[in-house]
Amino acid sequence: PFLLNVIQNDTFLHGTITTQFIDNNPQLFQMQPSQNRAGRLMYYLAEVMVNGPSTPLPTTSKPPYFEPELPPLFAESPTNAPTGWRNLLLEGGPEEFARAIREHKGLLLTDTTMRDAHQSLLATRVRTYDLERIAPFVSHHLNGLLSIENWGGATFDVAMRFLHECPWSRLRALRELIPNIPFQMLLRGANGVGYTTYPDNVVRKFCELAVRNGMDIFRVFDSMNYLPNLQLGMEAVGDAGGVIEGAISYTGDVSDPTRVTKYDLKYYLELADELVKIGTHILCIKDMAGLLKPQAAKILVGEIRERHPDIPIHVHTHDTSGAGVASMLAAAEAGADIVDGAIDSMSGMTSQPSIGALVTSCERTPHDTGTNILLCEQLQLNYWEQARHLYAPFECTVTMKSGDSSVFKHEIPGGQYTNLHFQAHSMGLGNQFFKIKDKYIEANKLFGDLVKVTPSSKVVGDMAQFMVQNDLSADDVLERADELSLPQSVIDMMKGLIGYPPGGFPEPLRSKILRGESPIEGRPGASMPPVDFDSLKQELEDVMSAAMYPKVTGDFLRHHAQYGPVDKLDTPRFLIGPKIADEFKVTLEPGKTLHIKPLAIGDLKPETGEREVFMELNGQIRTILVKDKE
Ligand code: 3PY
Ligand code: ZN
Repeated sequence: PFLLNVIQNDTFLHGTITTQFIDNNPQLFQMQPSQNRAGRLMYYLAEVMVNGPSTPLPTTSKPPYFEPELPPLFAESPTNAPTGWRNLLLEGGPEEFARAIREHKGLLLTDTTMRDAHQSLLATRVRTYDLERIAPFVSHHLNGLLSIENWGGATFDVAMRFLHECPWSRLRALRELIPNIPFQMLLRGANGVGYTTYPDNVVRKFCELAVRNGMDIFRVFDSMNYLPNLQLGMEAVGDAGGVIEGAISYTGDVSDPTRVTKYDLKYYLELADELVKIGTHILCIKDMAGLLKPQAAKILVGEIRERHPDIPIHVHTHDTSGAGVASMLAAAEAGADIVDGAIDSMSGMTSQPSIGALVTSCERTPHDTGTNILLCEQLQLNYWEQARHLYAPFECTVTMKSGDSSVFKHEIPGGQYTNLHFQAHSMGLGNQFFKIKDKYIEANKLFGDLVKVTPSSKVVGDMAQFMVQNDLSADDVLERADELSLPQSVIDMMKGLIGYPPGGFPEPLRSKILRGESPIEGRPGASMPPVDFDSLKQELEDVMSAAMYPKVTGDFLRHHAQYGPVDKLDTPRFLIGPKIADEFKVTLEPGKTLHIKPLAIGDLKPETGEREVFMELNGQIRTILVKDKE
């Protein structure tokens, strides 16, 4: 409640916190007594039963009421997982870790199932509940993985905004269950895990807290490959004690010598040199749209390998065109140490290529990954196949049926492709998705050809939708940029709020859009006043969340105060509520389990507009009054 008060305070929302902030605001300590957890959860369930889902379900598909079956644990000791790459990292530190990766024979793998795969296929909706269930299996049987990507990117925002759960608790819970495999997160450089630039000390404190809660490897990128932003993020990671994985966001096609572009081989090699110079432990090629064709992977990885023989190279791609496995194999051939894949049942299309396909393709070659991984990935395949059904309302395959090799033209990143595809359908533009793709290409050209990844990709997407909706050509925009009411994200980008692309923004478009306003010079975070956290140490995690997402964090904390730990509910009951007469359990913590059985929903009381919901809680009948919002 204390933090809830903080977040509702206008000074906090709109200004900088100072040490006098608390002294001047005694009302922050006026806390309301909160109901117990069971009571609040009952209220949540009753509310969903009467008024429908509390998190919007974008399609009419419903999750089935079942719990995905877990693969057996073959472990001798269910508490002691075998050692993995994290043991080596904790003993030797990031430099030793990087050395060991280079010395390792065979291809290493990062499993993205817990982050990018569901961000790309299921609108980032996979809940901690379902991640925690499979975590012991992963820890015991997938200890050969170099890392598990399970945090950052869009997961932070979505956890609070749609799942009503705390992203920090997710990280801690998984860390406890998987102590032996390094965790990896995606950090948007100076944009943290948000969509805009934050003050430097927010990014720094964020990394510190992430390391303290168990994060190991930070993939740091910038949506324009803007070096000052990248450097800020990388330094924040290094100072926090994390493994720095500086990323080159890849666009264009280095295998096409006829293509005249600023993103040629020379551009990438110089960027790689810079990232190595500023101290990256691992160098990542981040192919967020799946544009790195096999031949391009061979050229780019091969050249970097030659220039930087000691640096581990990690390659990330999306399988949008279907060429993902081929490209990762070509990358391995050319000297990449680690590639990203997802469990088969969560792979393909806009997600990562399938780990099963990668592993089997490497068998009996110098890149052999070790058979243990294949067997164990296959064992958990079934779990994820079933778990995916729980997220049926968010399933991208409701609208998206295949891959798309036109990605090499439109260059839309994996996660955004799914979003835009879905939005086109819900706007009734389903069979006109091609229009959005065409306008995306035009918008990108208008902006001078950007590296498109969050948040710059969002700006191009906003512009494309704006052009479709208003039936505008690129020429129309160029001509009328000073009078059109363009999306705010476009104006902010032109002001320099998320950094600068190579060569800057095109003129006269930029000046027309800015209409006399002067842009920010240099790295935007450098001119932002720091946030003072000192006075708020106790609840620092929530303050961090609030620093990046003030409204979302406020809503989340309010939801938590009212409805309790809804993250403890299984996914179908969380999404669509329980069925009448169907008893189920909720484990609040080990040893504390609630037995709940919904009995009936009463008639509408015309005087008050309320309904009584009758439920059994541990054998006792409870009546909950809920306002019917119909
Ligand atoms: C993110 O920023 O969330 C991404 O996945 C970018 O590729
Ligand atoms: Zn990705």
